[in-house]
Amino acid sequence: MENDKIKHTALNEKAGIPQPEIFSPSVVKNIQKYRKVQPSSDELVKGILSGNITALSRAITLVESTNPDHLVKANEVINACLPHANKSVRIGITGVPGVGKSTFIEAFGKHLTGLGKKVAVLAVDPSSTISHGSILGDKTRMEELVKDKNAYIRPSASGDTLGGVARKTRETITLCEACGFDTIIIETVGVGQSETAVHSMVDFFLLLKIAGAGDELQGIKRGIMEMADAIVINKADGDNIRKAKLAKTEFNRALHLFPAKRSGWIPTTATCSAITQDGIPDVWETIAQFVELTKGNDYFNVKRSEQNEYWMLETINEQLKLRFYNNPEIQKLLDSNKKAVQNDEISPFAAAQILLEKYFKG
Ligand SMILES: Nc1nc2c(ncn2[C@@H]2O[C@H](COP(=O)(O)OP(=O)(O)OP(=O)(O)O)[C@@H](O)[C@H]2O)c(=O)[nH]1
Ligand SMILES: [Mg+2]
Repeated sequence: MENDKIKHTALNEKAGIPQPEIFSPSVVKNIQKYRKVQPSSDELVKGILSGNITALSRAITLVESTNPDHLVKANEVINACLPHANKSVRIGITGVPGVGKSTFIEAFGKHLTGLGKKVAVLAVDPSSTISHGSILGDKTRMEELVKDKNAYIRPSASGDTLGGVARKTRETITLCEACGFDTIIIETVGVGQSETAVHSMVDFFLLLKIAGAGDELQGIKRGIMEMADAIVINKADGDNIRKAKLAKTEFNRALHLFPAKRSGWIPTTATCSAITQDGIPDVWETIAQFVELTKGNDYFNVKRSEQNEYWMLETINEQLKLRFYNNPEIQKLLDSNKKAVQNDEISPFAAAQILLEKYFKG
């Protein structure tokens, strides 16, 4: 009787039609495979070595994590990937904001996948602590590359220190290479110290410039020019072509003032347009020549070994510093010693000695 009443009121619900499966069973199986609890390091390694992007992304997330358990797992994955990495060309690209890095990487990356290469684009952007980095927003500038199945774009890791961000990118390179990416592009904004960090993880360092920015001869960060294996003047299109060619000549002259490089490579200058794509294939030709030369004279391998050593020492430095300054005892003692140093009660060296001894001897 009660039930009968409900049947005829607005509260009544019909059973409705059965809901279709959203995914086909094979897709669901695949998703479950990678979404289930947490894949083991072995599963991740297997996935990475078979070219699975989901496994790659997950492993990179582990590398970027600050959770100590994740760190252990990340190290297992990286170590297992190491023997399968290395077969690549690593290219660093820097240039001031607005020079056209993202647009260039889109055009250059497409050119490379067109040649049958597998391209990973990574970034070192220490300003990305909050926003996850400009390269993510940049995906709009890399529309074609994002869609390309032979390209993988990963925004910059975030972190408190440039050293930390850079280390994570360095490890991500290993994972990408093990996953079959043979051309690694690392973008960094040409402000601050990040170029030096990127320079220490790439084979070829490309400085992107534009003509008429007023820094052809002055105001240029000489250190960065000295690191460059090529200077490419972008936006050489329309009315800008003549100016770009002029800038190229000036940069060429400036480059010749630097001492010869250990690589035996003489840095080149070129013009290109990321929009019309003029000059883009030549940039790759230049890099290919560099690789041929430096593999021939063994500089390529020597430099990579030196870079590995550099990253080991960098990581030790970074970790020692972090642990020292995060130690609660040291933090207390640091405060009182700072005051004592300011009041000339103790010499800075003696104060430092006290702190270091406290840390290492307890
Ligand atoms: N005419 C012309 N414009 C270009 C070229 N390359 C890039 N641009 C334009 O320059 C502006 C900046 O380009 P981006 O690729 O965002 O520059 P970016 O160096 O990545 O800049 P940040 O991400 O801010 O460091 C955009 O409006 C592009 O359309 C080019 O070759 N020719
Ligand atoms: Mg950009």
